[in-house]
Amino acid sequence: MKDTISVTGIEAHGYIGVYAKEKKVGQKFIVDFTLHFGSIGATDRLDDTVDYSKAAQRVKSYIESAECDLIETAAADIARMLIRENGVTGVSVTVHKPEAPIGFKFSDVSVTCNLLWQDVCLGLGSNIGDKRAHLDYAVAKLKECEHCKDLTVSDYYVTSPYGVVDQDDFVNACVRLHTYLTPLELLDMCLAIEKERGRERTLRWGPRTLDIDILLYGREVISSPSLTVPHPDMDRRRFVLEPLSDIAGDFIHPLIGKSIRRMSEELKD
Ligand code: X6L
Ligand code: MG
Ligand code: MG
Repeated sequence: MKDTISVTGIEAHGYIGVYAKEKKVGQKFIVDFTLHFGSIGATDRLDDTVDYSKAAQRVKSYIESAECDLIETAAADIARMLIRENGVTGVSVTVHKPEAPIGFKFSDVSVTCNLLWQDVCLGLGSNIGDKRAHLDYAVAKLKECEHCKDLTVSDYYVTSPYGVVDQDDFVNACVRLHTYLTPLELLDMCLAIEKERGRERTLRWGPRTLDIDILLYGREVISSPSLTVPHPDMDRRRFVLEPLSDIAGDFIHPLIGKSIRRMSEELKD
């Protein structure tokens, strides 16, 4: 069980709602939040922790000025604001709307947004045009993404094409970062960045200006129609395991149960 700091019952007058009257007159909102930490209490200095009074004030100000329709939006916005605080590994934010216009007597309605920084590895590849510039672009976009942090990049590797071998050499690299985006939100962002570099999907496994694959998403195993994580063929791809070893050698593959370093060494043999 991780350490937490919580503030509950933060009351504020706000204008969040779907109906005109709610936006005009406003009503009472109550917010609870819990911040998760690796550990608390290592020092007795306010600078080394999160000032919960400042955090609570930011929450109150958010409610007072929010112009959204849904308390879901409010909970997600507040969660995304608080997870960026010093040392926070995850957050839970509940927004209550006890006077919501439901039309009969009820106690409360609330929504809760939970976010966690996830340790994520991406594979980058390019074999059309200025290959290194395409990779540089992807790295820059990921670096400036407000939903990501702690980005590290491997060396760039020139690799022979694998799979369909009758195409130009690739430049490959891997990126490791923390994000609270869901796997599908992260996938959408990767596909959007690929598109910005003119990625065309014609031949499967054909040449591409920029390819960004989700290799690992924490210890999660995902198989949905649009996304498979861990990347299904990564254990046999030297152009993945070699750069990934640079930045995530100790990362354990959740299905194989071995470290990336060990998987990379075993593939060399
Ligand atoms: C049989 C049939 C065996 C297909 C393997 C392997 C297909 C890899 C696709 C395969 C098969 C892939 C890169 C690449 C590609 C890259 C290098 C793929 C997708 N992407 N080669 N080939 N770097 N070096 O980024 O990985 S196409
Ligand atoms: Mg790929
Ligand atoms: Mg891809």
